[in-house]
Amino acid sequence: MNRRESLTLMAGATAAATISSLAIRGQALAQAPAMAPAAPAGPFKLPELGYAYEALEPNIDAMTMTIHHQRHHGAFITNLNQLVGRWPELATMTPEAIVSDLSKVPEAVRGPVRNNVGGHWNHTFFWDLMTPGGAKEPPAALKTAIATAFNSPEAMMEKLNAAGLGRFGSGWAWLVVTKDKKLDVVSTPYQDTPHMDLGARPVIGVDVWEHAYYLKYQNRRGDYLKAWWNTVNWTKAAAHFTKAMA
Ligand code: MN3
Repeated sequence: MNRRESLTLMAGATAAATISSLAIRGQALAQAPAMAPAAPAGPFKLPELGYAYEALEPNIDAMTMTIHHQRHHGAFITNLNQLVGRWPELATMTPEAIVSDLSKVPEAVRGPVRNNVGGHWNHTFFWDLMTPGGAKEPPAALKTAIATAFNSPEAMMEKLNAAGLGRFGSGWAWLVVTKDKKLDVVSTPYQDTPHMDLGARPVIGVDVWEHAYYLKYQNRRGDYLKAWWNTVNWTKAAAHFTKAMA
């Protein structure tokens, strides 16, 4: 066997190992729904992703997406359906109306409503903002606005990554339209949304809780943030921008 043949053989063995490891992961994923808590009865439902759990590979791995969606977002849904028993109006208002004015929420349930409606709103926004094979840069109107505010899309992305890296513990980093209709980069703790304390409207948002990236990136939050931009649905971001500016 010459060197070239031996290298070809090795490449084949590596490919076979990759396929068998994918098969094992596929099996684990197929079992995941059975391990997830049963869907609770109630008005709140876990929204479907618009794509498969593995669709954002290699930027976000399928196991992270599965657990993040089914268990983490699923837990907010379970909690909200339980909270309806303590505050029935919860079921009659939109999540956006609630996060936009928490003073309407009775003090007795305001803490859990803030966390769970916030978590539900944030994750719904996050899933919807990602797509496989999206455009690589913002559409014209948003691109121009970003360039005016930050000099370039790249400079905005760096600033947002820094906000995500600088968020101590758990939270989110955002590109928002502020109360006075200016683009800005902010971060929020826990499951707070930009509406709550800032009165801002999100254009782009990224989850920097460890559960969003730890299986693949471990402590390397910066690497996750850089890769995450490959998943951004710029068409959706532009629609959020237009709505927030109206
Ligand atoms: Mn999360």
